[in-house]
Amino acid sequence: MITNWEKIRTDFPILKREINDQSLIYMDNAATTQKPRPVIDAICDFYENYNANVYRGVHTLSGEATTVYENSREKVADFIGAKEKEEVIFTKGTTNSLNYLAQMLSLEVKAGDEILLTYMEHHSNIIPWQQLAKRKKAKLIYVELTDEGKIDLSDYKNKLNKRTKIVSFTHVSNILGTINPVLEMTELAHEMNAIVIVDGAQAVPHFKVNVQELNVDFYAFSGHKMLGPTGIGVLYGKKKWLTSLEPAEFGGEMIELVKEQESTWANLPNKFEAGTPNISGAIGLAAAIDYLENIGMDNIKNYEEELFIYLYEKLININGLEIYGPDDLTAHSGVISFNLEGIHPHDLATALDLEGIAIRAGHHCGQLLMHKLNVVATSRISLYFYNTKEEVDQVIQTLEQTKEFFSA
Ligand code: 7TS
Repeated sequence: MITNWEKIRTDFPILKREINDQSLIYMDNAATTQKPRPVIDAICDFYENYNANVYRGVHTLSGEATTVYENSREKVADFIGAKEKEEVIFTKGTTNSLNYLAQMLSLEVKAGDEILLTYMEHHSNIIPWQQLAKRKKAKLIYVELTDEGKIDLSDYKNKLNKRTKIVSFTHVSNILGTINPVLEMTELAHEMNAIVIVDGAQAVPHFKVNVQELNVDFYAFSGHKMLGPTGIGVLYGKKKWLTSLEPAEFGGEMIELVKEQESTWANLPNKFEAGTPNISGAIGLAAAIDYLENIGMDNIKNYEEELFIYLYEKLININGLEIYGPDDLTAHSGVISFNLEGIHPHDLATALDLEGIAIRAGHHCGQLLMHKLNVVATSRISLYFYNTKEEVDQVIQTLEQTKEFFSA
């Protein structure tokens, strides 16, 4: 178990960078995280020493690549508590997982069925369902949020009914930082026989997630938000679903037998992985999981909680700063959105960038939520375990200076 947080920073080459002559302070981790040396090395090692296509050859290199690719799947399955490694489908990322799923579920959805989402979803957990609903003449329904920025559970219960076919919601909001009660929501949805899909993009990197304990039907996340490379992600699905659903992409390695007019599908998980997969991506993701597990997910969670409380208590003391999201910090991740009175979020983010500080400004792919909050954009700080209290102090000081500059 590693607890020397300062030393951990030396594993991330990019953290030595200077931006505008200042040491980089990277607090845009909800967009993507930085990569530690072991992840970078694992990817190089694949290309330097055993690069080959998987499943296709009897030659040694292909055998080695296949073994490591499949070991990566097993590592992911263990990491999220899947029952079997066949329940882990490698995708390009959360967006791709959700789009693929919406295609796979096409045959399950009939006219008049209802698909239940919430107002805190990322666009990638809205548009695929919107398109599916259009195709199938199904109805999209949104669950309201409380004033505090949590899912309104009484509205959720009211909107769940026997016509609800699919319920899809985020585990953690990428804007409000709200951690949603997945198990409770899943149990309620299952009482109506709805299929439960959870977007775990902002959860898996930050605390232990166990898909079996949560009892969700599907769970999607991205490698690049958890130290892994871009272009790799996961769609977890319960075996009963993955066995019965049809694939939505077709081609090499996903077939069993090809005839002129029809074909049969390979076993899981290959059935859902047409074409050459992102082999180096899966290997990089496995290295990221090793890295996270070496620190310990509980350690990461505790450290981030402490750092977040430190940040939050300083932010609430800045006059004219409005925070969006729960003030119940037990239901809060290390993501926080805010606006400083009289300063456009883009101006604020630009001012911080001049001091080497990377935060995000904009609608964060959550236009429906922006509308609900009655704003066009917010500034957003999102932490990870390589951030420090000293960095938080620096950010707070720069926010104060920026506020003074704009009010002068
Ligand atoms: N779902 C959530 C909750 C997200 O935060 C994101 C990305 C996605 C899905 C899509 O993930 P992707 O890896 O497929 O792009 N969120 C953000 C963000 O907050 N800022 O940049 C990307």
